[in-house]
Amino acid sequence: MLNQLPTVLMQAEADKLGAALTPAQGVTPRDFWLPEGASTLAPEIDWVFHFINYINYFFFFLVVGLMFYFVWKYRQKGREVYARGPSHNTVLELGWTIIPTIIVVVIFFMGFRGFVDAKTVPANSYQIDVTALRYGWIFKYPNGATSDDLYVPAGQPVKLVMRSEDVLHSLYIRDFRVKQDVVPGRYTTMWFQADNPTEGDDFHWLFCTEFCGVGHSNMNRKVFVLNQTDFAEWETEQARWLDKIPENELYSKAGPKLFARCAGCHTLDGKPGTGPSWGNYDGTGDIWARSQPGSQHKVDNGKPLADFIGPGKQYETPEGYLRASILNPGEHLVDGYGNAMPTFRGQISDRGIDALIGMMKHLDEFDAKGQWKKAAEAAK
Ligand code: HEC
Ligand SMILES: [Cu+2]
Repeated sequence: MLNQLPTVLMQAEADKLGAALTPAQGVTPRDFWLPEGASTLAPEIDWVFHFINYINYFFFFLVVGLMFYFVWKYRQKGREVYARGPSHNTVLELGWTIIPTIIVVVIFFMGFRGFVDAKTVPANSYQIDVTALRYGWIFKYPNGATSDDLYVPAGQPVKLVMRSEDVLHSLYIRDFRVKQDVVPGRYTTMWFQADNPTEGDDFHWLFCTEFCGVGHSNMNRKVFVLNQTDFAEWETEQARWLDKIPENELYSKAGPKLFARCAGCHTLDGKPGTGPSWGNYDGTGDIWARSQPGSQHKVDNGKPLADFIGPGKQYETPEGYLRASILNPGEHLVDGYGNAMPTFRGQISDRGIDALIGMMKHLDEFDAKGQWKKAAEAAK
């Protein structure tokens, strides 16, 4: 029960924010059953959903109503005994076969049309590459920009080409009425078009809907829809964000942003996670201290890191070891941990890796959440 609590709270928060979306944004209304729809696929999907739902209401009241009626009508009144009930009624039997068949076939065709629409990606789609990993998403845009939340242009079909670094995930944007599994070793695609830009702080929720491990609920992200001009501007800015940060501020400004991709598995305060904490947890110091030549930090079943780091060894410098740990995580496994870290090759640039290593060197300047403690002072 206790484990479920955060998810329940998250849903409550999601509902609150869902309610805060201005009605003008939705293309289908929010009701008892569905949140506001916000993609071009939503009207048809919602229509079929409600159509089936109303058929259910109809038959529910018909069946239950007749049941009560018959119970009353055929109750025992005296001592009469009925020898035989009716055995055959052609009209009735044809009726209850043909009418449901027609209804079911109609539902099939409506569903099939919706399915084909949802599976046929329009040719002029804007493509975003999606990588799912425990526990987060990396969205990569045609100009090389990457982001942790999803940004899409309004009024244009968007195609997501998705793959997984590790296990089965599933990408779900409920307001767009789209959901698709993300499967290791295979590409899956999905598309949608949102015509109304999100205003101000509004956004649509994006969830992982395939239970993928302890950090599954950390995969909730936001979807922002920007008008074409704002989107083009955002995309250009986003591609350059790392380059625009001056060298001496790289670790403090870019570090925490990039660490968001590691935080699902690595803590900074020595607490255990899916991966070893970057803080001191085995007496060999924090991640930077224990990567120095002479380190007694154990990898590959009991070997000290000292065997690998130092002049003439596999890694000349601590930076070399840390860089390899990020790009080629399976090379040496820290004792007590499995080969669970995805490679970040092609996902984080050299400058990004510099920023992360810089953060490791100054770990005492960051709080447990990865925020730079001196940010307030620096702003003065
Ligand atoms: C899915 C979980 C996961 C994510 C996400 C992850 N790691 Fe790891 N990481 C691990 C595991 C497990 C290990 C231990 C096994 C190994 O050495 O590969 C590890 C080991 C490391 C090590 C070596 C630690 C040591 O004590 O020597 C470094 C450095 C590292 N990760 C950096 C990163 C960075 C930087 C990121 C984010 C960009 C990141 N990791 C994201 C799971 C993860
Ligand atoms: Cu997941």
